Amino acid sequence: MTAGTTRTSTAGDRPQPTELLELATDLALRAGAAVAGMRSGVVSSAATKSSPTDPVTEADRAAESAIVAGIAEARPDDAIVGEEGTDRAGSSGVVWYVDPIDGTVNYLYGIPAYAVSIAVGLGRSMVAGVVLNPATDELFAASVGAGATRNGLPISVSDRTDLAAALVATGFGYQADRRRAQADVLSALLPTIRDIRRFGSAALDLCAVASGQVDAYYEAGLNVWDYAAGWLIAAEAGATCDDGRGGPPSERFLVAAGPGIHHQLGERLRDVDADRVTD
Ligand code: LIP
Repeated sequence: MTAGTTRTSTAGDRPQPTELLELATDLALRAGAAVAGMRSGVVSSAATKSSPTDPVTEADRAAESAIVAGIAEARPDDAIVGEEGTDRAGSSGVVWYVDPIDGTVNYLYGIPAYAVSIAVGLGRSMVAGVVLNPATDELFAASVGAGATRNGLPISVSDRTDLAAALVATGFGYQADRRRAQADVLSALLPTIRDIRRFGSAALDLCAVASGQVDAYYEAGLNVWDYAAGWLIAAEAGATCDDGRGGPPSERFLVAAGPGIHHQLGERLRDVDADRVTD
């Protein structure tokens, strides 16, 4: 689905979420096509960031630059935060959260589970979000109050009510100590659920909850750009999303699940201090 160019509101008037979604979708489609086309040329030159296993490629940087340029052209008064270093102030109250390639390790390995994730918030209150997997041409999207879609068709969370039968997605950080603590949480949880899935992209994990491909997702230590769009998409698809203790999802911890098992999973994760791994 390619959105056309649209008149976007200026800083003076409050933008319509659907307008913001249309711009985000257009930028995600353009960036997605670019990163998919660049892959063969960049994987050998990946650099690393927070640890030797935390990669960044020229495609990450080029995609973020292109998305930022597109936002700045259409909405010059908006703020922008991006994984590869963008931190642009704004005066409109609108903030864009950009992860040019979420699931960079998958991108490097040619595993078809990486995404361009773009979210738009009034501050930290998300109003529009898009997650595009260029490898599978899956475009997940939502604007506040309008539900969530995959390639234009409505999606909704699973109606699972028994945690013992739940398929749960999660992910792990890049630091060894945190991974050790996350493995301890996993070993306590795994015997009590159907199974775990580790796709390698928080944005796609949240979209998997939104479309019922998994029953729940949790992770500690994400960045806001990892989850901002997927969180809105999951919430608009009927998921309960919080920080595991009833607050808003955060970098510290995030739990997203259908309403039938969210409380059970949250309780189980609190029992094993799953949100303490970032302490
Ligand atoms: C990834 C997250 C994923 C997490 C990975 C990594 P990146 O983001 O989306 O959920 O488990 O460790 O942080 O680094 O590919 O943008």
